[in-house]
Amino acid sequence: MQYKGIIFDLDGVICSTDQYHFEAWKALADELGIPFDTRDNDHLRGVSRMESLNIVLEKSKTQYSQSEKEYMAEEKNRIYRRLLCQMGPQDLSEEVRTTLDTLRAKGLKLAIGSSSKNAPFILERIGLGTYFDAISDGNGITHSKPDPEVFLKAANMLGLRPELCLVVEDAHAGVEAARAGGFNCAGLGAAAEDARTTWKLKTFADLRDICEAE
Ligand code: B16
Ligand code: MG
Repeated sequence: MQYKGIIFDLDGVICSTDQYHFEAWKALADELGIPFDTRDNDHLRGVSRMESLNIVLEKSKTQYSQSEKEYMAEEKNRIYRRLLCQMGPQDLSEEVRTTLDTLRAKGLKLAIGSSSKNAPFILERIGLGTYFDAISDGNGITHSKPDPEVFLKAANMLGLRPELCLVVEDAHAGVEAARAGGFNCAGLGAAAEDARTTWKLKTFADLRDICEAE
């Protein structure tokens, strides 16, 4: 079947904000005396800020109240936003930019489907603030990935049924969300190893071949 739209995850697919998430969670975990490494960080990919915090706190011996947790999540976000301020158009790779342009030139509609509440800010920083036909992000959903809500909303914004859209993801939670919503899914990085993906990408530019082969 010919795809009519592509829904891209943001963090880890369009740009590498995953490194900044790691640095921010690591700073918070160090402050709290909780062990945290890159393997722990992989469990946070695609899941919401508060769910991520709950995962980080699983290794803590202390029980925290809801208001303490809210303060910690805000603190992590303050650190993360400070790191994001270093980003600029140079953080959008040539490969991603030219591939997006090629897909658009084929007539595909392009959307973002991200759990992040910072998605509009990040897109602005990398010069894609007005590029996409639709942006569905953490600000407009009540259930984070692996719930399909963020992708269903993106497809709806594009005016397309899920089976006409391809989701591009780097996280297992995102692959699960895509499949639960009835989407085909192309996996990058860790998601390329996920048996539930329809397409396994070695590079972002492989998307051109997938859409060619359709
Ligand atoms: P924020 P994605 C996700 O973005 C990140 O992968 C995940 O690590 C983060 O916790 C989540 O956004 C929420 O981000 O704190 O900025 O609202 O991969 O769905 O684009
Ligand atoms: Mg991601």
